[in-house]
Amino acid sequence: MHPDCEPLALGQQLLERLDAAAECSEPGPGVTRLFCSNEHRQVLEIIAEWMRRAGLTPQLDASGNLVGRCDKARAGARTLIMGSHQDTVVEGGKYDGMLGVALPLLALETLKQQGVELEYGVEVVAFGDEEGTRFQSTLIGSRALAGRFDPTSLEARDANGVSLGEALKAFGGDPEQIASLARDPETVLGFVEVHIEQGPVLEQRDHALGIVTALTGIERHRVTVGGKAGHAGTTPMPGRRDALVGAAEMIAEVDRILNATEDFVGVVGKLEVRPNAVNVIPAEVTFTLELRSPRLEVREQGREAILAACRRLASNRQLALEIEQTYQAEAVACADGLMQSLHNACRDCEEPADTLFSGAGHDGLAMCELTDIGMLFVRCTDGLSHHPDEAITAADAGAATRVLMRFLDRLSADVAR
Ligand code: HGY
Ligand code: MN
Ligand code: MN
Repeated sequence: MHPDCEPLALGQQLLERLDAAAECSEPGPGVTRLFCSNEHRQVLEIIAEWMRRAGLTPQLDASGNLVGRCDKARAGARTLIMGSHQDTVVEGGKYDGMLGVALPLLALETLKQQGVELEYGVEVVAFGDEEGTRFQSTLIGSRALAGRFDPTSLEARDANGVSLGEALKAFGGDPEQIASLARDPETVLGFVEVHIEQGPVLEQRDHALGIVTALTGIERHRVTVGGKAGHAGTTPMPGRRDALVGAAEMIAEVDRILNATEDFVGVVGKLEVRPNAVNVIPAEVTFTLELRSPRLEVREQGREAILAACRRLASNRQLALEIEQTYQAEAVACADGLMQSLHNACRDCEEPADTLFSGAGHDGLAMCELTDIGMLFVRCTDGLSHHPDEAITAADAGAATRVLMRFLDRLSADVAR
């Protein structure tokens, strides 16, 4: 084992790299790094250096992904794709996404230092937009590689009215060329992503690692409630058409239905009020509704119950109601073969790792359209994520790096056979 690749040393090196990447953030608590932002551009410089140290050639693709390819991959060999997203939520943590970019690159760099030549090509991708924070889009980069990019996403606009297409062009992407990014499934061995668990299961098990069985299905809606503005002091209470009171009743009903339904979670995460003035009855409220379930029928029935309740509550107060679905990704299963290979690598490294379901979405929701997907979860402190205090330990980061190195080694032996 290379002296520097003692797991703890590896883990510490990885955490230092993630600290550096976390500096590429808007001011404020935690990390805020949005798609096609200055912070995105800054962090690509750092990732490109990691890629070069791993023996890969970095290149920004037309959809805003930074793709690092080894010579074999560039020469058309069958290729394992690894990676995760560079973007974050608002005031997020250092590890959601970026761990899955930095870790495989450190693993490849360490194998290279050990003189290990893999029998297949490798690509590591820093996907540009998985969270959808800036444009309410999501999975832009992974959908491009999977040949499932939806050009209408280019029309999505951010809070300043900038379209995704305009932002991508200004960033150095090329909307016209995105379709050509689709990978040929014949040349892809699979997609493997390392990611923090973002939940409490691995801590409860006291395991550093876990092997993902499936990713949850997700849908998002934009709900607009229309009322009538008026003077807060002179308009009688009876008969007001207060859009915010109506929205509040709807949101409370969303919470009641979600809590009353097994395998059904969701959130109203964003809410905007117009005209948003201290002494004016709210004329219009727009809020986001996100629903998730591993079971399609639960999500569909739950959605219908929620939308019916919103219509009923709107009618009670003579409010207008508009509901637009903005995103949907069906639950997907990880490939048995990749799960078994990850399990074997954990066993070889004497790392206990059982299986678990992912309540979070990941780029695998898109990459599964291209190839088999596998995910290795890393324990995170208090199961906390999408929060500035998101944390992992150097020991766990090192264990995950070592297991991925073993996985890559074993795959090489399988391919060479
Ligand atoms: O929302 C999610 O599950 C992921 O963090 N994008
Ligand atoms: Mn996330
Ligand atoms: Mn993530």
